[in-house]
Amino acid sequence: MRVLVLGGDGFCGWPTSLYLSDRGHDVTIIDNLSRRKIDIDLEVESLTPIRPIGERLRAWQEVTGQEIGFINLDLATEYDKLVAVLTELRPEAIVHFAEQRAAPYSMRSDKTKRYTVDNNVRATHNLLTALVETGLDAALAHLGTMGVYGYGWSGSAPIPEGYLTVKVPTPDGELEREILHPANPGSVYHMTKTLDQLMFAFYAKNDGLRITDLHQGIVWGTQTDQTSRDERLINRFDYDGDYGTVLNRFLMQAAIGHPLTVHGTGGQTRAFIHIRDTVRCIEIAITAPMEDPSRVRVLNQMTETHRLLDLAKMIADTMGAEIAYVPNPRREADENELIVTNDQFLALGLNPTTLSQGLLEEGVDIAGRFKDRADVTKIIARSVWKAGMETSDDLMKELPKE
Ligand code: NAD
Ligand code: USQ
Repeated sequence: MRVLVLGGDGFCGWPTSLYLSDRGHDVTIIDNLSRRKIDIDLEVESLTPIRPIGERLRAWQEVTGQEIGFINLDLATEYDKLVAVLTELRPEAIVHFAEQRAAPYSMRSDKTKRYTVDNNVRATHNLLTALVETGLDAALAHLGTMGVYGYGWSGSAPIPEGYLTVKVPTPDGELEREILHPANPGSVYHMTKTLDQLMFAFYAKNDGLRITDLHQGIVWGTQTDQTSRDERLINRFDYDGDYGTVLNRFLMQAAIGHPLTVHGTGGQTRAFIHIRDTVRCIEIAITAPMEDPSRVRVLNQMTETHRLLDLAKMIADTMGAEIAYVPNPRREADENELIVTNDQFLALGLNPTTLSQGLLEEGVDIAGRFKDRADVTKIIARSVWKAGMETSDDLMKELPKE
């Protein structure tokens, strides 16, 4: 298939682009490299030394003989260029990763709240209108998030895949209706994904666009079979308080001897997926036929759930790390249950990679290899959900000497 990967320079997009290319698809990446610019603003870098996009692509061609195209384009502001690209390349599938994806970054300031909404909502809406305008019948897979459902809203009821059947009382009796699961975002970033959902529902109903919204859990891991083929293909590893996600942060912290930063009690339960499964899920999502294009297909893209404290204890026990209970900079429930349905991916052939000692060690190993690149003053999460909330002081002043 001719596939456009929007946001293909990012943590999920890069390994997905390589995986799809390796599987014989004809891949073109669109990215405005904004994620790299945010690192410069935040004065932090991926723990792994990621190469410039041009070098990444040359390395892939050298190693495999496969060419991946690249177009530097801002989806949120360069609409005409997007229409021109779609008209010229006529992709059969589009994977949309291109949004500002960190909840803490989205809550940092009024500027980052506005940037996150402007960037994400406009990028998604521009893409949808460009598809209608060009009349392209491409399969669109968008990366949404488990966080659109919120945590704990439905108690111990399993979270369904996107839709909920409800009873509507009317003077003539009860009507049964299937609605999008109520949105309950926990950050401005998560809110943009709930807005995306509504736009998808409208454009599927009105224009019959073929859309799959992937409600993905927290992605962990770094390398895939493709990114590990050459050092120049290495994937990014975010560990800082804004972009680092919890499990990768714990692995990095264990590798450098930093206490594991559990926010609050650690009673929060979240959904997880390994990066190797992310890339497989994407191929499944763009190739599996859709039964009814007038309705967005929603797939829960996660393989397991874990309570954060259990993860921290497991890593502390096996890697000899300490646990630090730090003030939670977020407004979120201290404890929640989370049972998630992922039947559709299982039925479509996903064989889940679940958390194992080996994979945890792999994460600690890769972090350990590049630990000299870490800036320990960037580890504590300092973006607070409301002014005045407490955050922790740095727990480490400098990297321990060998
Ligand atoms: P990332 O920030 O590493 O990658 C996103 C890429 O999109 C970056 O390369 C960035 O430069 C690009 N981009 C952003 N705005 C753009 C625009 N307006 N025009 C063109 N390019 C733009 O993020 P990621 O971790 O790879 O996440 C990818 C997607 O998956 C996001 O939409 C995110 O919400 C979703 N997701 C990620 C996770 C996770 O744990 N990383 C979990 C669930 C869902
Ligand atoms: N947390 C800690 N310690 C840390 C970092 C985080 O206890 O050092 C806690 C947070 O308070 C939160 C949980 O871990 O309770 C998850 O935080 P996270 O930063 O790992 O994940 P989140 O902010 O939810 O966002 C990440 C991605 C986002 C994606 C989302 C999927 O950045 O793009 O949408 O995971 S999900 O969480 O399923 O909605």
